[in-house]
Amino acid sequence: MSHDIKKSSKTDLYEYHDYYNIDELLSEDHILARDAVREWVKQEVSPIIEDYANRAACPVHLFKGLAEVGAFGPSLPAEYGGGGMDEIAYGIIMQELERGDSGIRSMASVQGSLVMYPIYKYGNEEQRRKYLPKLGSGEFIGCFGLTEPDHGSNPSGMITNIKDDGDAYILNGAKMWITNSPVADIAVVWAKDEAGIIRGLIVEKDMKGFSAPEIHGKWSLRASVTGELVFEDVRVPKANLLPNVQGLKGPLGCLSKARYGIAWGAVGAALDCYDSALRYSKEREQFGKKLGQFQLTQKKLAEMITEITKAQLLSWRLGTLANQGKATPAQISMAKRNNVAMALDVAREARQMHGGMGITGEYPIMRHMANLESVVTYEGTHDIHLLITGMDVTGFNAFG
Ligand code: TGC
Ligand code: FAD
Repeated sequence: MSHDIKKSSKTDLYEYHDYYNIDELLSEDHILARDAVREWVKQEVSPIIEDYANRAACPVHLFKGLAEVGAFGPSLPAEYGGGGMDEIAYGIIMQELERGDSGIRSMASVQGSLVMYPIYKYGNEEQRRKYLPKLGSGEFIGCFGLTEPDHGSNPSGMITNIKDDGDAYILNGAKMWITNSPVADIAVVWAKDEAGIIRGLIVEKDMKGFSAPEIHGKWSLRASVTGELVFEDVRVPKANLLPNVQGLKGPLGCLSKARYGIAWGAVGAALDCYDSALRYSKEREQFGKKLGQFQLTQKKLAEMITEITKAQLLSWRLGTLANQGKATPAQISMAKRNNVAMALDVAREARQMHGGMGITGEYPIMRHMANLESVVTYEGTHDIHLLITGMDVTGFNAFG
């Protein structure tokens, strides 16, 4: 499918908001990485994103640029295609990407945290050398197959399976809602072996019996491509099995990494909505006054920046714990759940504050709001994360 990239002539006026001087807690490297990604988003994402979202098309050409700004695996070692930076750098890069669009952040989250990370963490040296440099440079696109049509929140019930067949496994089953699957060169797939143990495999797009049809009709994350993974007697060489993990903790470990990035990313979407609402309230007049002069508008803006600031601090503290290797999965769940819900509230409020203009593509609000409806669902729904916190504080498991 060819399409000339239609660049909008509109200038991206976004300004960062740092009410609690959190920049003082960052290093020079963090700020350099953050500013480079912010500039890249202004130059490469903002001018095209409305057009791609309108057409429900994925700007696949951005994979190379994402690689160049270091968005794939920022905290993975540089010798394996990562950025060699710390967890705060990773988070802050996700924040800037999602400021542009959650779908762009999704492209980076999946590639870095759900494909490169498991190959790095659970793969052998040969697998690392074969795949990671190509993924890190954007030459290869990857996807992550955990969710199935009948097993979303409860992946342990998965039925996708592998059977031993000499030097290969025979893979059967189907995965659903897979970000990037229709454009992916490889898929990290989770399947049960004959003993019922969950294993990870690297499936390549040309393997016979493997297809990845696109899911159409999404009203959310329209600039991100989503599809299925269908496996019909796919012969996957045993060399493609990730040898160093068994069980659900394999995929859940990747999710911890990605959920952490989303906790930061959602703040970016909220900041963009707040920034737009603040500017609009200083420009738009009704009843002979700027909207920002009305107390009700000020209440909305004051509450938005308060919630954004709390979320920024939560992310920063989580990043500090992650750098020390001390961030627990339950702490990550709390931040993902809180920050995405906060961003959704900010987007909805900002939408109202723009009046009729708020439903148009003239402003980024409606796109962020619709995107966040996916973000609040994927990587563990809002309620699943609540139950994870509930289990952590009580010791009682309320899932079953
Ligand atoms: P449970 O018995 O609790 O745990 C099984 C094993 O896993 C360990 N574990 C974790 N390890 C690392 N990180 C985590 N977050 C972990 N959570 C649990 C746990 O310690 C245990 O280890 P071991 O050694 O004892 O075996 O498992 P459960 O079956 O009871 O499930 C718990 C539950 C419901 C929380 C889990 O299934 C869950 O998180 N469900 C939500 C599913 C989900 O998030 N799916 C996301 C799919 S990928 C996606 O959405 C990508 S979107 C990407 C994009 O576009 O950006
Ligand atoms: P269900 O699990 O059926 O949940 C439906 C509702 O029931 C939810 O509100 C949920 O909170 C609630 N619920 C479920 N269990 C309980 C319980 N025990 N108690 C109370 N309430 C409960 N998956 C991948 O593997 N890879 C991807 O790349 C990927 N990308 C995605 C991209 C998009 C755009 C979307 C929308 C999803 C993506 N997913 C991906 C799947 C995503 O992770 C799942 O949609 C999510 O985990 C929820 O699963 P489900 O949709 O089957 O909902």
